[in-house]
Amino acid sequence: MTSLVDLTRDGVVAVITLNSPPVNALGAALRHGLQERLEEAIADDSVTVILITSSSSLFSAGADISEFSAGNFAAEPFLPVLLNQIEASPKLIVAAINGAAFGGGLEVALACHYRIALAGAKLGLPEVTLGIIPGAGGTQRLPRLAGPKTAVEMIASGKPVSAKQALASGIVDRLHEGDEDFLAAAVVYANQLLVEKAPLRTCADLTVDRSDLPDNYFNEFRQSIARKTKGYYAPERCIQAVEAACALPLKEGLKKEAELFQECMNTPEARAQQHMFFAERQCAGIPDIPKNTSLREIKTVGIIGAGTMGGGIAMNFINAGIPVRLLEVKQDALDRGLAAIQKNYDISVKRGRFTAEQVAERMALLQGTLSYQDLADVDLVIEAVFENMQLKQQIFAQLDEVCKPGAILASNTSTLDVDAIAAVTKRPEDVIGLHFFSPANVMRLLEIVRGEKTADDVVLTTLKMARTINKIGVVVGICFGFVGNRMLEPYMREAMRLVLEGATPEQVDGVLTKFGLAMGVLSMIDLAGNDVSHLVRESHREDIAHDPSYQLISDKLYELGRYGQKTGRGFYIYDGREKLADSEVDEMAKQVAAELGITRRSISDEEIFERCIFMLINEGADILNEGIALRSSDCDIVWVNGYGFPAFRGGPMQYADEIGLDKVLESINRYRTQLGDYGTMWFKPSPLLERLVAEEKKFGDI
Ligand code: 3H9
Repeated sequence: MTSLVDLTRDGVVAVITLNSPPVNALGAALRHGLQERLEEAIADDSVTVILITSSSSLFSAGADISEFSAGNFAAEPFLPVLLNQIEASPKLIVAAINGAAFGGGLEVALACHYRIALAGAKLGLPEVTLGIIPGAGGTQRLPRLAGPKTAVEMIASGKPVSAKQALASGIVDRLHEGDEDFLAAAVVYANQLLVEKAPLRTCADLTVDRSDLPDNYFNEFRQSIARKTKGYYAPERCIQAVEAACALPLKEGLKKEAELFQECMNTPEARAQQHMFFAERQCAGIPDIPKNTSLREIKTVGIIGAGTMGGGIAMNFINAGIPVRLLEVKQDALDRGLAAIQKNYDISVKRGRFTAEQVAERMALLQGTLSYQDLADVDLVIEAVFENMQLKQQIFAQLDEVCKPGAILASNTSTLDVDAIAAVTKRPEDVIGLHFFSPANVMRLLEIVRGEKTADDVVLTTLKMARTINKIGVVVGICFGFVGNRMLEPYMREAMRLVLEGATPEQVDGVLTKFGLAMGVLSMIDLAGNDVSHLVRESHREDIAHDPSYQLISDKLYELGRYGQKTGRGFYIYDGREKLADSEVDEMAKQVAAELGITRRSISDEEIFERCIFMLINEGADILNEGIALRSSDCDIVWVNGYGFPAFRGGPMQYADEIGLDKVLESINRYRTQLGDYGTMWFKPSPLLERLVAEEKKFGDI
């Protein structure tokens, strides 16, 4: 019978095999099993060398992350203690790394005396992406084996290295490349070490080689990552831990590591980043659709519209090796679209992301066409024309005529009713929304809009397809703007209204970027194009007919042809890449405010923050209440991956949970009174928010 950890024999070699699918996460039970087998092997006189390996295609994904929030990650045997035990073993221990060794998994291997790795294995310490530092010796043992530069780069970035790179930098001692069975090769290697009388080589006996380390190396490294890691707590602690490895003996260095690990673990950033880890995995499951539903095949894709969006979408598929037929109505538009894709790739070649051959391979998968007949045999069609219901309906009626039975018909709409689009076809079960975010070849988010009649297998097939093209798919329901753009509406509304009430665009955007957003919302409108948002505004004027005040300033900018970055002026003036304040926008705001009878005043940063962010959260609560989003963590995934909400805050809903829902509710109610008619009209607390506060619960509890 296989247990979590097996102990078998091959001559004098004891083979300890981790056997805890799916990823050999080192939870308490696995740690316990490993300790027991280890003690058995050490106690057995007929064993002279011990191998640690795994039965699956990966070695280990490290500590069990779910134990962090549960608070039992230090349950005995605590991983760092167990690894010290491995290191101190009187018998030789060899790690046979047969696949990914991440975090605590790599730390197990580092504590062994020698390491052999399969050529395809990846080795890394991704703890920083979870808001913590490696806490089982990784920060102290890795610099001793690989040198401080490689170590700090790996630890502070969290990026894995290949087994080949690991061999070159001294992390592993032997690489296995041939066809021969890896375990058999590892046993041969273990026996060879015995024959050679290889010593029990431990990191405790090694010091960090600082010979080629410039004096100011760590400070320069700090500066080099400062912009990217702004707002994150753990990266600086990663650096401090490696600095400690350079200065202290192993035992003391491990003590320092433990302090820094604990310090990180107690931060909101760690909670937020760990929340994101699970949120990303959770959104792949749809509660009412059985996991074993058989899926449709997507071997070829048709895309309608060769504009920026259609072109970006096409690149995702050809990057994944899936042929695309790109349809336009006019030859010149098609030529422009194909040329834009080629230009995008040329930039990637210049930046070293792709080779010219790789680009040629991709372009060979792309076929332009002017004929709908060329879409007759594709498995999936994605319509990516501009936001106009009539146009989209015409296209879907045509697709219904030409596409083969079973083809998935998708609309890349950002706000429109997918059911109304599906209704013009005779196969609404095959219709779905696939809302890509711009630039579509870069942004990881994909909203998968499930219509009333969309078939279950269509939902799951598109979720899987999202992974294939390296996106995070989030299934959402139908409403204006779905999850992302619907939450954007009140957030944008407050930003624009605050400009009327007396704030400047720089002040509003400054508050938001200080909080960690990649970009302020007004700068975002300028980037996306005020002509694009105008179309969206036009499509739902009736929803806000009772108070169009906040849209007036955008409407004015639109009338003046100030579409944002593309025309050099919007909420700001653009001089090349530089963004400058525009006094004309202030004047415009004053004029609109006077027309509406709004008394302008000086507005505090706190008010800007609360009105924008808390109304965003409130809308998220409404969306959850209506079942448009399946989980609060889905709203977080959408906002972190589609709208630049900082991952170190864990998304708006996690942030609300962190600061307390009562604070959010109190603040909304305060503005409701304070802002007069405007407050009464817009500051309506979500019933879900009120209920959760009354029950002393969090979004994460539902
Ligand atoms: C650490 O080690 C701290 C130590 O330094 C110190 C300790 C004192 N724990 O990603 P997948 C689950 S921190 C718990 O879809 P893939 C995952 O949620 C750790 N669960 O598979 C999912 O569950 P479900 C540092 C984990 O093949 C299932 O396994 N390590 C863990 O696409 C499959 O996962 C890391 O940060 C875990 N460690 O990718 C590595 N890992 O099916 C984290 C996975 O219920 N893991 N799960 O949704 C990964 O990067 C990827 O899982 C991996 C496989 C690349 C390994």
